[in-house]
Amino acid sequence: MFSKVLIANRGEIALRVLRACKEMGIETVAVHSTADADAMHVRLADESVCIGPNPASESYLNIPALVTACEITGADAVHPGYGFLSENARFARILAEHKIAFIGPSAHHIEIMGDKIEAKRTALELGIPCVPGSEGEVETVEDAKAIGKEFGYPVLVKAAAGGGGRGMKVASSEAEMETAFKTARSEAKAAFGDGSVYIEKYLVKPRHIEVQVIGDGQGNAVHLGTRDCSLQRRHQKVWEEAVAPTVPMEQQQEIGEICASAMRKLKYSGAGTIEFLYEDGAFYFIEMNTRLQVEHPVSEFVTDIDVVYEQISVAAGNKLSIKQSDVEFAGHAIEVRINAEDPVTFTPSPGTITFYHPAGGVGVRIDSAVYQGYRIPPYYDSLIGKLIAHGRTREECLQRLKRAIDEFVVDGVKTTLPLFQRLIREPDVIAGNYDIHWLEQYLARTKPV
Ligand code: MV4
Repeated sequence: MFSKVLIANRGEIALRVLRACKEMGIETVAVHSTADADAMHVRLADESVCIGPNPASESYLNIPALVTACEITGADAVHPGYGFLSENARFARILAEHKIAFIGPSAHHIEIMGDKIEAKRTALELGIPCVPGSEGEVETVEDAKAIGKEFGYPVLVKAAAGGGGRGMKVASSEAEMETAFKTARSEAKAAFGDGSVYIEKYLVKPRHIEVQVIGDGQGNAVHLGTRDCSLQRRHQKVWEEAVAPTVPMEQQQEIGEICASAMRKLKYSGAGTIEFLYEDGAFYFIEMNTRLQVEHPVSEFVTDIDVVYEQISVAAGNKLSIKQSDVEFAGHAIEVRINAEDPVTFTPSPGTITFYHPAGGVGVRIDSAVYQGYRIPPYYDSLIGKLIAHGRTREECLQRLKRAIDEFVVDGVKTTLPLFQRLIREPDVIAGNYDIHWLEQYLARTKPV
């Protein structure tokens, strides 16, 4: 096992990783920017190193500073959290060259999944169902139109280097194809330095359902079931559930086993998320994330498996501590993201938390790194914390979530809590009756004048 882990992140996820390390008897090194000198992860870690000034590009993304911090402190592994360098294959390679373990998948697997065309080709080979569309890159407008004819409009032109919603253009008919194709290509080239695009049938009202997997790189892998993350605004998830509320139990098992089996064949190591669109009762692969995700706690709640523990353990060369038959699903969990944002306009609201009273009680988990008097800096994401509720049934989970939302107090900054006070009372949300467009349509429909 590792003796000292450097946590290359901040906020609630740095604390989440730190807690796992403490339970495993591993020493911790926090790194921080100037702005984060009094952050909770810095206070709770065994050691800390300031790695640069406020902008993430000069601190949390500063590879030479991170490698130096490892060498100064003698850390033998790095946990990247999510965001920042968590899906950076070059960082994983540089650490390997310095004999420092990267707590995540191999650089090779990060690279494959980072190229959405390569990811889809791999998924198909591994027997994962994909959205119908082009076989690989589409290079000319003529080929794009042929694909449109073959699969029928509407279609979506996607950037190979995209993901998370960047670099996509819908074509509703052949007349729109030339513009969609050329715009997608040039935007992809400008944004990512890679203009490669591919084309898929556009699914009009899907849900976003993903499968949590963990592998040990030795041919063992398990799935921890599904999560529905359809409630999102501008590709920022705001509410996530495990397991996906509308998928029949046999189909949950089936898609989970397809994913786990694929990860065994790949000899995938670490935590990963296989993302699908779910429409008319069928799953269609879109992308794979090769990192720990913000919403991992809902899967932990329903399986009672510590995803971060397993990540650290397999990175140290151990086999997974669980086999698929050990994974039992119990109850339902929902996470809401409490952001320091205006609950109507979603404008960031940095500043000092003057009063803080987190919720508690049975079936409630709070993952947060803030405290009363903490000043939320304006340089990073606006996540204050995650409120996660669990219940034996979805109804019990919703009841606990509702009373926890009502208990939670954050003063001094605007937060998204008032949004959740509205959402938890919405019939469609209570019924689990929503798709990826529901929240944006709801916000447009209910906008105060
Ligand atoms: C799609 C799609 C419809 N049809 N692909 C957006 C982010 C990226 N991960 C993939 N995305 C989509 N791909 C096909 N063939 C609709 C979306 C999409 C979306 C997906 C998941 C969650 C929120 C979304 C919001 C808008 C569009």
